[in-house]
Amino acid sequence: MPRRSLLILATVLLVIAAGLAGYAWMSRQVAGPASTGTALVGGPFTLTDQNGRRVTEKDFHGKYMLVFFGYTYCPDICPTELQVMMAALDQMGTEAEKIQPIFVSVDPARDTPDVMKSYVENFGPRLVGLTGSPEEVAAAAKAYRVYYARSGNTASTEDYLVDHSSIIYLMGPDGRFVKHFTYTTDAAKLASELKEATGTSL
Ligand SMILES: [Cu+2]
Repeated sequence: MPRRSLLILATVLLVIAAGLAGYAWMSRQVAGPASTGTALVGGPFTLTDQNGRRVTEKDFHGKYMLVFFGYTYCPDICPTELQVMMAALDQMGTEAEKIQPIFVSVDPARDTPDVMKSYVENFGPRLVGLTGSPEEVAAAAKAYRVYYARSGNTASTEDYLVDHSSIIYLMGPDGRFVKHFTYTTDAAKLASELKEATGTSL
């Protein structure tokens, strides 16, 4: 095999290995300790919504929260995932009223409340967008075991990417973790699993 192909092969294998290691790490973080499995995800947060209102997790108590972390400049994963979330809720009809979809920014430098507002509107009137100071966002991400880091053109303050976990969390009306959904869940499956998890009959 030519040296160049070997190099490419080695790089590909390394990327796959890194991906698997990351996934294993995430799964462990999300699953938490063996059988209880739910206690470690979620918790208090203080953030600002797309209308500039300060909110905490208590503002959502009494409703299920469907939470996804990402950023508005995300080229692929976030728009796809938010579309899946909103399509699943649409499919649930009135049964979705007990679920509040929430998009939390991991890019507070660019995602101001105004930017969040025009972004979440693309996904219908129901989606709430939360952002905050870098510290507030870091605290929320830490509570939800969300990984994020700038990547690509990190020297630029305007034009960069943010790597981030792509897991959807369902939190109960008491604010406690119920279950999570992976990136590959499609809208129909998400809708049926949400119905099951929120106790509505199919
Ligand atoms: Cu994204």
